[in-house]
Amino acid sequence: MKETTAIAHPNFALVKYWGKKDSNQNRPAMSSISITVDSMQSKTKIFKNKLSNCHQFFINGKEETDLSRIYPSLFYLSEISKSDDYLVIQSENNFPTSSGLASSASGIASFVTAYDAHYDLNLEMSNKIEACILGSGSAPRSLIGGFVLMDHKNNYSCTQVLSKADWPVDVLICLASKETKKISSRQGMEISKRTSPLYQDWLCRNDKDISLALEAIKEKDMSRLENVTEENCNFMHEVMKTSKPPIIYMNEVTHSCVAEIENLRASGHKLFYTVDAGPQIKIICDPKSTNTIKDTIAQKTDVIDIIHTGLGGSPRIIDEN
Ligand code: 2P0
Repeated sequence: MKETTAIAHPNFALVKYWGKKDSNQNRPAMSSISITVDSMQSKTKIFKNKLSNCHQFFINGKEETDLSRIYPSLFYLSEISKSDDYLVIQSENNFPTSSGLASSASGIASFVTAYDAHYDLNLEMSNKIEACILGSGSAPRSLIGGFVLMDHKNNYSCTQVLSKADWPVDVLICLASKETKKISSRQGMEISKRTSPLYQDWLCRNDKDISLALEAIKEKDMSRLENVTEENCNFMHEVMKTSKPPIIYMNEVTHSCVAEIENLRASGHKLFYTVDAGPQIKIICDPKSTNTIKDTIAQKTDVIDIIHTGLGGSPRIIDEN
């Protein structure tokens, strides 16, 4: 029986997406810039379901009863493949799921990549982007490695700004909690759009933050990228906090990591942070400082674990036999 397996990596935004143009098609209301990382991965295998007349979706071996996240992508792809197969979709993450580590982005990107190969579709990038967005607004960025721009004014085109080889920064993911989040990004974005008094300002600053980040990345200027990334992150968390009810993803461990990052910077190390819809803090740094940063954060804060990775590449098909 034919089985196809693909691997994709999570991505973390430096200029973030928080809010949709419309909820129906899950389209982000703004552009974003991200880094795709390396050693963390989602691996998704698909094959025809011979045992039952329904799609079955497993995450880390557990069957999901709610197919609402994967179904829009699956429906879109099956319109192109003209296949009426029922599928078994088995997805595994080698990192905590639903805790602000972008598992939905890498999960959907690996599924779309596996489907494309399974049915020999040779999809255009624009079709892969569309299939990804329907599942997760940040997933198209995981279709490309390195530093990636997703442009909402150009049909969500995704382009690589720099590759890992161009600027091989290190990434440290500090786990502040392994709990799954109580408010999903999807719910949180809708609440913020409806209720935060800062939401319009958030939309308005997107163009400026995108152009500042693009310049800083192209010039490999760590301190300018630090300014725009941290400001953009902190503004997004203000939008979340000023929503009704307030949405708070950072915890005490996140704040103690930020304090240590500031101390490390004051003593000359090149690093900056970003935090998404969860308490985990992601540090981007000059590889010369990685060991010192890792040791300091491990000793001086209550982080549960630190994952050391670098920039990663685009999704790929693997042969498991
Ligand atoms: C981002 N996040 O740009 C932002 C920053 C979280 C905070 O994209 O509703 O899982 O499926 O489009 O893609 C997380 O959102 O949400 C996200 P949906 P998704 O990375």
